[in-house]
Amino acid sequence: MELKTIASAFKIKGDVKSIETYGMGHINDTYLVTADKRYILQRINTSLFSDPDALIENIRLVTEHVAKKLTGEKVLTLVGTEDGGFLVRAETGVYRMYDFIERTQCFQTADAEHFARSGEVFGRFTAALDDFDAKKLYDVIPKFHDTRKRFADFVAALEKNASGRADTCSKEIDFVLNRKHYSPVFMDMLEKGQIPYRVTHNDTKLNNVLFDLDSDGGAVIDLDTVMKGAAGFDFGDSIRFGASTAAEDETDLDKVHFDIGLFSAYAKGYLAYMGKLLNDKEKETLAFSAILLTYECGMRFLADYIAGDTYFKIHRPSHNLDRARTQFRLIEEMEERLPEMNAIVAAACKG
Ligand code: ADP
Ligand code: GN1
Ligand code: MG
Repeated sequence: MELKTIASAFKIKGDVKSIETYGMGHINDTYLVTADKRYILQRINTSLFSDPDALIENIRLVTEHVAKKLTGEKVLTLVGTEDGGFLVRAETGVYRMYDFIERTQCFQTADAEHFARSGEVFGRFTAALDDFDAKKLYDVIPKFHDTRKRFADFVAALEKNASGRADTCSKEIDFVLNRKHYSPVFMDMLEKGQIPYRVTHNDTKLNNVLFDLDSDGGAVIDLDTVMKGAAGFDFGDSIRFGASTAAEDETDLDKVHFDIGLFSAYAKGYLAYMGKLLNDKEKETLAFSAILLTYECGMRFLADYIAGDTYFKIHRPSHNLDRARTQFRLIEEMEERLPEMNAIVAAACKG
């Protein structure tokens, strides 16, 4: 089936005029479809998301709930198929479609003002889901942010050394191994009931928010990994990506710094909505979540490099190693500044 035929199997307005590849995601194949309106068509990466029906059900439940709570805001909206579902299965893969959210901007890096706004957008999104039972959601990728499992997967990739590259990155490997004690922190708190399972997005990169050009708000997109999890998973992942002075794949590490001003901006935005909902333990460990999530993502990039680049999309042979290195640079700086980060969170919770 051609892409045009696939797009036409969804309930779109008018005939398809053009289809072009779109966006900067690492996971799905994204296309912009232009008919009488614009749409986003995505080929779901079914090697990661083995149960597209469960995935789309999670997205349907969450988008419908959020649309009811955040009235008047731009929200992600699925487009149904002509035969009453939300997926089109073709020989090239499984596809879904969203309305293109018009008059928005997507950033790969942000200044403090936009980063604070992304904190507000994710805070508002999570708060809107506070009355949604997280247990209703499928674990589409089980143990997605179980850093203990990510660490075990890292060690397995290292032992296998499928690419033969392990010898070339021993410094980075030691960086991960020396911080093994970080791995259980959040899962332990969840399992002991010290912090609650919430509906979490689990992939809160800055480029998963579309900033509304017509208001102070924005839309949360990329809901593939929406599942139950810890608030820190989302807070930490936002900081990992957005509180850096450089891109995730910057090769010049002199340009990569953890920016505490950006951290503070995001924390204030997020806590304006979530401060009253988080329990004391969640607040106390929120700043540390930035270290943990950066550590987890760095080890995933490094594991993928050692495994021979089978997971994340790459555009050059060293891409995953470059990404891992930026994460480790950020961790070193966050470790030094953790007391200040904790103080910022505590102050934002009060104010
Ligand atoms: P991936 O999982 O590969 O990251 P995303 O769902 O994040 O895929 O989509 C990739 C990019 O496509 C986004 O960063 C954004 O620029 C754009 N995009 C996705 N959904 C929409 C939408 N509904 N409206 C406008 N742009 C979108
Ligand atoms: C992937 O889909 P995308 O590009 O927003 C990944 C995240 C990583 C991120 C690193 C499903 O996110 O977990 O943090 O790359 N998504 C999945 O940039 O694995
Ligand atoms: Mg994305």
